[in-house]
Amino acid sequence: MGIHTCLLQFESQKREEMSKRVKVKVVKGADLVVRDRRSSDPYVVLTLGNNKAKTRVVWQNLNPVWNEEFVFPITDTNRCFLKIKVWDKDKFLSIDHLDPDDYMGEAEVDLNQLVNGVSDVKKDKIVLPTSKSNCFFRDSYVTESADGKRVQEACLKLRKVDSGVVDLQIECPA
Ligand SMILES: [Ca+2]
Repeated sequence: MGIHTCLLQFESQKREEMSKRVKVKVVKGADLVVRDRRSSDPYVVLTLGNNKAKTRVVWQNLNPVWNEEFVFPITDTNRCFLKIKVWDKDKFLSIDHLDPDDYMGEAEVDLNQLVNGVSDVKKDKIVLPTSKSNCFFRDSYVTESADGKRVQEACLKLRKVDSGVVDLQIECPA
């Protein structure tokens, strides 16, 4: 293989990586912590690589349904970690305007298997256990359809708070 071919291949590989993306659906939350008097006004901030996205606020609800979808480009297929943080929206700004919304927990999910493919080709469904980089509330599944599209269902347990889970559905096109 000449250098030129090699370079072309490298370029197309790079382009392919650049065009990779995942679609994240924030489905719902359950049993979230109280941050106002009796309830909270939760919204979710998602971070993947250098990209951020935010759901709408669901007012006064500890079991909010968002059903919102976001598309993230994958810039580094070796480091695909999706992080979420849940916040309680405050309607009124504090006097000094510096007090941020109240923290309601965070979680992380490793999208490596989803983005790079299911390692065991014989299986069309793999179970991912909870680990340091996977805050699963229960086992998560990656399923691959015949056309190569992969979908992961993940119920994330929020860290650093007493309670709360968030359901995500993450999709990686073929
Ligand atoms: Ca609030």
